[in-house]
Amino acid sequence: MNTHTVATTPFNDQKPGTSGLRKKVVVFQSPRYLENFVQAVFETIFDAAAAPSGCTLVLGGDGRYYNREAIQVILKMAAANGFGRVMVGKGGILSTPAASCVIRKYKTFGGIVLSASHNPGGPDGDFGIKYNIGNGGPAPEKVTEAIYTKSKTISAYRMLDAADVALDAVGETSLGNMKVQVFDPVSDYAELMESLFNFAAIRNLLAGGFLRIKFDAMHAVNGPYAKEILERRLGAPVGSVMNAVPLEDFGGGHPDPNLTYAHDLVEIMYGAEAPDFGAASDGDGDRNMILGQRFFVTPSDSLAVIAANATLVPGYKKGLAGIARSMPTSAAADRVAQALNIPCYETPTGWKFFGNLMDAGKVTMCGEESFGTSSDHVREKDGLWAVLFWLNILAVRRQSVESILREHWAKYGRNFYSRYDYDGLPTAAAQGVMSHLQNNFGQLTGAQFGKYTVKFCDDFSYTDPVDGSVSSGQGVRIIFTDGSRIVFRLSGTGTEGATLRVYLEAYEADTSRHHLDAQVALADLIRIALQISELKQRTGREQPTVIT
Ligand code: VG1
Ligand code: CO
Repeated sequence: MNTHTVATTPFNDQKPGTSGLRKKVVVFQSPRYLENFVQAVFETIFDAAAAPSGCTLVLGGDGRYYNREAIQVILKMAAANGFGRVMVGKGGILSTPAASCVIRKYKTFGGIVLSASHNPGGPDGDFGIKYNIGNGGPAPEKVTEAIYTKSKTISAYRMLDAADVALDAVGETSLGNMKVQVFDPVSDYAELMESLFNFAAIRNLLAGGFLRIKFDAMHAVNGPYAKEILERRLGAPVGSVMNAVPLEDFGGGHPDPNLTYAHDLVEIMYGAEAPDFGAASDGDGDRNMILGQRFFVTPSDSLAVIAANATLVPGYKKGLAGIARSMPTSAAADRVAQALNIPCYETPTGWKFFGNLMDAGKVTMCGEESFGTSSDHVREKDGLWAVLFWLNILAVRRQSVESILREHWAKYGRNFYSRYDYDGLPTAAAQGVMSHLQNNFGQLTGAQFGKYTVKFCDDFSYTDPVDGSVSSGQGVRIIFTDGSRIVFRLSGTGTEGATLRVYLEAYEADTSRHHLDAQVALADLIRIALQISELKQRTGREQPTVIT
């Protein structure tokens, strides 16, 4: 078999966002686009990261449209670039947390995950590619920057001239001098989950019919994982997992587990015959939504409850070293950390900022308001892990989800929370809102809006406590004297125009107000946010696209 070196020119638009490179499928399909980026990744791995030739790479994706084609390209390029072995999930399937698990378990040099996460798929949808390092986590900024720099100077890529590799049966084949190992994408992950949670107790609950559950895989990657773990290993009745077959276009849906897009599940959980517990995960299986009977758990609260109940779960019975949350995530977890007398770190948005803290043993658990929760068992967020954590808590406490939340709020106070997303804005208008805020927040300190007084405003900057690297411009924060907050930031995962996110949080200690709807409790803050940002005038939008 021959290796071809193909002359090419850079595209200059391959800057990774919050979580890898995401573009429309048609962009990835354009000649040389995928090849150029993959070559930039491989040269970074072998040059900048000094990978030994012959090392192993993990490869797989969420099964979306173009997954199989991209895997064939990457395999032939890996063979031509000096890898000794590539481990590929059967059928090209591998959830993001399972990729992290496998990289760690087999100590591979790194991995490539093909996914655009919660973004829609199909020929008109999105595609994405992300490189994970040897700790199993997303490459940190210094690596993604090195890849981006390479991508701008690339002049050739290397590819083996070979037939496509069969991906649908477990086994080992050769591609030139490289081995291709097709493995079962579920079993290592399922085994890891069994090592952390009390499967016997959860099995009693589910198989015994004491707790009725519904899990919505949203036609995305977690279907096979949830079927195996929830139905086969834990005995939930067949049909407890819905939309379980991964489809290339996610059934035309938006595989984002929130109250808007997980409507099939929401209808069931808010209906007359609602089960006791509901959950959903996203395209690549790293996000989760937790529901009780006619009851929604905000992701920020979910992190706090999980942390507060951690010692009920075998894998965490020794307690937590610390907690980390992204800056826009509510401070509910901070209150738990304070009560437990452990540190709580505040990082920029994106899972790549948690890796160093976990590697250094500073934190055990991490979470983001965007339906992401996980721990140091992997280096990614993990949707099914969060679901199993809740099931383990329910198996021990034998209470409803709602009563667990109400007790939690009574003990720690309630952090009312909501996020408003304005999608598909003209980039100039969205940037206009941000620069208006950046230019004016200096004058806001001390300003009074009804019962709220501004304590301080800034553009969030983070210094990594482990390696000292600085990430600035991570979102404008307006913090009030009572701890309430408004945060504005631009999304780094969209592929159409710009998405502006407005995050709102108000702390309420008074138990008699805990039953309020978040939108009611936050009404004043929402008005203030719109007023300060001039959002309506500058974007022409009366309403957000999605409220979570
Ligand atoms: C969003 C979320 C962020 C999350 C990221 C990746 O980023 O806000 O919290 O880490 O998606 O999630 P942004 O830049 O659009 O706000 V996923 O499930 O892609 O892996
Ligand atoms: Co995701």
